[in-house]
Amino acid sequence: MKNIINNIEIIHGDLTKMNLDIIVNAANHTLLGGGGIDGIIHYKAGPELLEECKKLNGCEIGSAKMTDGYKLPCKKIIHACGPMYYANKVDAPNKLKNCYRKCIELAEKYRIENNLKTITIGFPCISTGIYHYPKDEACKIAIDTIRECTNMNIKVKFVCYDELDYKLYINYFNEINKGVL
Ligand code: AR6
Repeated sequence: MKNIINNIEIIHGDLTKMNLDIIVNAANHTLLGGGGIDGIIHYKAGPELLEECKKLNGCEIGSAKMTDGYKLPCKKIIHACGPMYYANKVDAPNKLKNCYRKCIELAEKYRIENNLKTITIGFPCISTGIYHYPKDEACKIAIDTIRECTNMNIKVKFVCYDELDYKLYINYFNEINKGVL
């Protein structure tokens, strides 16, 4: 079993405990908090995070915005607004892809602006909890999109909280390694 391909790694764990440059939040269009990982991130970061989020005027579905990390161990948080799967199944794949692309775009901008040689960014499995995106499809979109749009200066970690997600990600990595894809 291989959990690293180039600069992309799969981890089974809690993203909110990780000491990365950037963590991605699975947020909603208001950016004002909610349940799931969003709730944990706001709780752990503290009330200053909500104050900054209030100034962002929300976020389009399929896009993302960046804030400070406040009391979390990360430096920055990218709040990505994934699609609600059953709201529009036809549009959902593109919206989910765009989320991952926008996160990498924001991470690269942050890296360049801060003169950093490399940065680390951790992703949860966006939209696969409360937003009910089928986990296997979301896993393929996440990995394929990141492989397409990232560069070697960005170290990407997919941090799977659920064991099922972790297994799906590892299995897909193994297929890629076998040269099937
Ligand atoms: N570390 C890593 N992944 C986690 C963690 C963690 N600590 N906790 C949960 N996950 P969800 P969504 C995983 O429901 O589906 C909120 O109300 C979880 O196992 O948090 O995008 C927002 O405000 C799942 O795989 O986000 C929105 O309204 C993944 O994070 C809505 O939920 C995403 O699950 C967004 O729904």
